[in-house]
Amino acid sequence: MIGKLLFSTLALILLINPLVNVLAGPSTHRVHIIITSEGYQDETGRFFGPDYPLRLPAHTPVTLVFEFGEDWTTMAWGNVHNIAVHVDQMTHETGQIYAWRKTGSVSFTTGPAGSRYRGYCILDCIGMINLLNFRIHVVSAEEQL
Ligand SMILES: [Cu+2]
Repeated sequence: MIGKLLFSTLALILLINPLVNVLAGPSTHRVHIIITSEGYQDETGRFFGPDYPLRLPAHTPVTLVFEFGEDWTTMAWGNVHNIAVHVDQMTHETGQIYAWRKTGSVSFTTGPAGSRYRGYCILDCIGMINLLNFRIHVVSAEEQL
């Protein structure tokens, strides 16, 4: 009796679990970006730029986590950044990112492949010019590979 109950409970969980995952939708695509007065860098230290935009998968919930990366031995260590990401008609802000609040993030769902978004610091900081054009390109699943 107990065995049968245990078995049917297990079977029910196995049956419901994929359904719950489907209902929860696609999982969030997280990207970690380092910001300094020199620009935006990926986790390997490579700078994003015209030849190296951030590529995001189409129709996917994404969270971009921006991390304060200023070297404390430089003037720029005193920087306060606030990154805005313009997505379609919406602007998402990270809030202030500085030495005592190291990270801030924005979350949104990407549009179709071919969409172009832009990130920029909205505060007057050292290195402003390097932080005005963070390019984001939305690509199809095949292009993402
Ligand atoms: Cu800034």
